[in-house]
Amino acid sequence: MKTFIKPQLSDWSTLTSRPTKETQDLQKIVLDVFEKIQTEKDQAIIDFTEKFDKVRLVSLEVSTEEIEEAKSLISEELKQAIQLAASNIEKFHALQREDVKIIETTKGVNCWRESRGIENVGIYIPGGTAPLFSTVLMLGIPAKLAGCHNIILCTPPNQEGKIHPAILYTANLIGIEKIYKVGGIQAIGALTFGTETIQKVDKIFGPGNQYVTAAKQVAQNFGVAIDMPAGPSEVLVIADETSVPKYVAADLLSQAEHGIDSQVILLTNNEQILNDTIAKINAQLKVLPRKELANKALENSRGIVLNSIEECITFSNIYAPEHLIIACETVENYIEKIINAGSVFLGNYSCESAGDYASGTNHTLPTNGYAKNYSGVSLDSFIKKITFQKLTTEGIQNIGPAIELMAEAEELFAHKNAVTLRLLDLRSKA
Ligand code: HSO
Ligand code: ZN
Repeated sequence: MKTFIKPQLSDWSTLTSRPTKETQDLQKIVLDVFEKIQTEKDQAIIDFTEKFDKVRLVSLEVSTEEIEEAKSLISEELKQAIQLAASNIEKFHALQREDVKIIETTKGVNCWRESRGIENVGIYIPGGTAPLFSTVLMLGIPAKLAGCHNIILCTPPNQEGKIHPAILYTANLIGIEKIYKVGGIQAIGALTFGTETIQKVDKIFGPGNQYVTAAKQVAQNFGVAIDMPAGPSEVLVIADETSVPKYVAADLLSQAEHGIDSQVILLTNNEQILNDTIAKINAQLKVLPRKELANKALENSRGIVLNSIEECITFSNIYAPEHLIIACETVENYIEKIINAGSVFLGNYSCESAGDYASGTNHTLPTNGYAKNYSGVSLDSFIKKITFQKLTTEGIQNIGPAIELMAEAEELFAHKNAVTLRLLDLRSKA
C-alpha cells in the first residue's frame, strides 16, 4: 500500500483515480461468438463450452438429481447460514415494494404508477477462483420478489461438468428452477439470443470476468438491458483514533482478496492509525490463502492521511467508492455529508462482509466511480414502472383547452383534434 501524508489538493485528482488498466478490445471476439450462437444455438454453446471450459456437456440444464446431490454435499451449518442470509435479504428487499399512489392532478384527472416485474431475467454467476453463491441470493431474491416470470441462471461448469454444490443449493432454496451450465461470452450470448434450451431474456444481471463484461456491453446492442457497468471491486475506509486497526486491516484485506485489480483505500486524520493498520495488514496477510492476489491488489492501493474526517468524506465523495466504511465511533454527523457511495458501513462493527453476505443489503454495487450516477441492485432493478391515467368528462374539460393551445403551438393538429372532437361532443350533449 502506498502512503501519502497530507497530500496537496492538486494531487487529489491522481489520488482519487482508479488504476488504469489495459483493456483488450474484446468486441470482435464477442461478436464472433454471438454470431455462431445465433445460427447454431445449443450446438454452439456445447462447442464453446468444450473449447473454453474443457468439458463436453451432454446436457446444458442442471438436473433434479444434480440438485439433490448438491443438497447432500452442503453441511447443515452452511445451509442454516445461507437461510439466515436469505431471510435478511428478503426482508430488506421486500420493504422496497411501493404502494400504488393515485394523484388527482386536476379535478377528474387521475394518474398513478404500477410496478411490473421484468418478465425474463438472466442471472450470471461466475465460476473460477471463488464460487459466489452469495450473489445467487443477491440477484435471485429481488427477482423473485419483483415477480419476474422467468429467472434463468447461468454458471460455468468445471472440467467434470459440475457446478459448485453451494450455488445449486442456494438457487434451489430460493426457487430458481432453470439453471444452465454455461459461462463466459457464450452464456451472455445464449441469454441474449436464446437457444433451443436456454430462453432469451430481457435483462442480464451479475458479475464476471472481462469477457463476460464485454459480452454484457455488446448484448445491449441487441435489445437486452444490463444491471450496471462493471469494474473491479473496491472499498474505502475512513478511520480515526476511535477505530480498531486490526478491524480496519481485515476490512481492507477482505476487499483486496477479491482479485488483483481490486482497490482498497484507507483515509485517516491520524498518522499513527495508518501505521498501526499497515502493521496489522502485513500480519494478517501472511496467513491468508489468497495472499498473492491480495498483495497484488495492495500494490494499487493507498493509505492517505488528511487533515480531518470532514476532508476524508470530501475525498470519498470525489472517489465515489463501491463500499464506504466509516470506522469511527461517532458517525452520525457524517451521514448527510455522504453524496457518492454504493453502500455505506457505519461504526466499528459494520464490516463490509456483513453486507457482502448476510445483513440484508445488496452486494451488487456500482464500481469504478459509477456510484456518482448509479445505484446498487435493488428491487427496482427487476421492475418497470408503468404510468396509468384516467380522465373523466370533467377531467378532459378541465385540461382540454390547455392541451389544444399547446398542440396548436407545436403545430401538431392531430393532437389538438383528439381533444377538440371530445370537447365538441361533450358540449353538444350538455
Ligand atoms: N464484495 C463483493 C461481493 C462478495 N463478497 C461476494 C464476497 N462474496 C462485491 O461487492
Ligand atoms: Zn466481498
